[in-house]
Amino acid sequence: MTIVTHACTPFEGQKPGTSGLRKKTRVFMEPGYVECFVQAIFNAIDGAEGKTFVVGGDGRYFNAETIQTILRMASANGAKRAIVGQNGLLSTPAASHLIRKRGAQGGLILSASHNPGGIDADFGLKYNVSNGGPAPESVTSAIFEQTTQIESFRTLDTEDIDLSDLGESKLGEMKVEIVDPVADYAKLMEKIFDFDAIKALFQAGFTMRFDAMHAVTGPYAKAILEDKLGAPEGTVLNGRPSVDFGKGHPDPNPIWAKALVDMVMEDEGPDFAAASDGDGDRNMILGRGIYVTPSDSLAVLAANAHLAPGYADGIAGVARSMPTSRACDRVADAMGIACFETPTGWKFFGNLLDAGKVTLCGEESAGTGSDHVREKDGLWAVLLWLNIIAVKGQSVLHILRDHWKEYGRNYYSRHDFEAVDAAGAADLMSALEAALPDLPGQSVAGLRIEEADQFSYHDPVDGSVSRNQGLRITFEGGARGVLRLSGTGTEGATLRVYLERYEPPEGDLEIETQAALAQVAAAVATLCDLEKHTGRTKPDVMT
Ligand code: VG1
Ligand code: CO
Repeated sequence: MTIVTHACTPFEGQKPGTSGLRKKTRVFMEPGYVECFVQAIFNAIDGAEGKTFVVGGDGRYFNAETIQTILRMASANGAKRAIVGQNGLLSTPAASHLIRKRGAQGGLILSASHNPGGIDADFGLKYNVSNGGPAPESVTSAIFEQTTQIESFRTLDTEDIDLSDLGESKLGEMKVEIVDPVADYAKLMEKIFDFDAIKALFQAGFTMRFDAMHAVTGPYAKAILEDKLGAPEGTVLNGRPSVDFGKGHPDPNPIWAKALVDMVMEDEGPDFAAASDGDGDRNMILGRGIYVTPSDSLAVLAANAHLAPGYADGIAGVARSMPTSRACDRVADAMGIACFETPTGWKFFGNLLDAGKVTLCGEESAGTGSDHVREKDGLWAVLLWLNIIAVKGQSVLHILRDHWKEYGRNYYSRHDFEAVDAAGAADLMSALEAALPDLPGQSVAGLRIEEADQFSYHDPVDGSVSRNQGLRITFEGGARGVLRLSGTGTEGATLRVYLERYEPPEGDLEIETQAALAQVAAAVATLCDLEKHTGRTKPDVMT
């Protein structure tokens, strides 16, 4: 087995976005593409020499092949040990936990999250640092810098190893340890939540469906919900991971998990339902007759986290991404704890969690998590809901209605305009940005504008500044429109328009969401000349 050095030339566009590098699978399959990016990662972190890495992914097409490439390269670059999920599987939160638990220097996670998988679909590769979280901007910029000047990569001249074989072996001088992807994660969940209370809930006849969407959470959900918590077999749907996610779109929202939503809307439907995405970091929460928006979920969890043993002493603070609704701000206010507003993407929560400033955080895009790992965590959110339901003895609908009666309701929806012309989307953003200073005081679609700005984040822990994180327009009465371009797409541009409107406790708390937001949507469409720049009048997806 010899170490070989191959000459290479830079690939264009190997720039990590909101969550790592995401491209069409065929782009990743170009000869040398993965190798150049992986070598750039090692170069950017001062080499792999003597280091331990966690490696795994969501099981999508090209996952196993990429893992073999990474292992050969890690060995050739002098890494000491690689900890790999059996069959190449590791959910993103489980990978985050393993990095922390085993004191690894980093992790390479293969996933394009909620994007479809397959040779004609999407693939992704993300580097996480030693706290278990996505590399911060300083590291992703260094990686990108390396990709533009790379001249060679190091690898081993050797056969693939068997990823199904649990235990330790050697690849060159590097130890390879294949681990059960579920075991450590399940133990962590058992420490945080009251499993006995949740078990009793199921024993009493409480019914649930968890849709794993043919993605990575299947084995986790089966082991935890069915085997440990005693939910009947059949609770977990689509529980076997497949390389193309059953040809579906593993995105847990009312569009892509419609069958599940339809199920809970029936009178005879399950008491509770949930779904997770391709790599297991997102969650959707449903109760009989109700869909819980991710922003509301974060607020409810913040208000009730103390009911779970892991948070019995209360929470230090909360953080949400800027476009996430301000429902959790009201909870934080009432509790007298801080609420931080960060740019979109989990990497911005890392410093706050490490510094102990926040315990819970979340994003409107179906991501919720806590300081137990440094990624968002789909199953964790589901278990926290279950724990709260078990303690309160109330339905999801009941809990949500009580929450609104106490704090008021932040009506919220995100409208996505997908695969729009990139130049048109860029023009829309720059034209609106240029107009921002003149907006306050003006009225559009009958709404008076109070504030308008481009969001910059000043990290209170390390002092770093991240600019151009989205345009915010605040209207009178607490309504808001936010616009930003997606950093995870693989085709054209995706414009995200985030809409919010506040209704106080004594107001009308039962309006249909899109109707409640129609006026704000109209105001935003006018302000940004939506149709002129994108040719669109209606979003492709509303969540
Ligand atoms: C989207 C979401 C963002 C999330 C990111 C990664 O990013 O809006 O909130 O953190 O996906 O999610 P963007 O740039 O397309 O809006 V996932 O589950 O990778 O891991
Ligand atoms: Co994901």
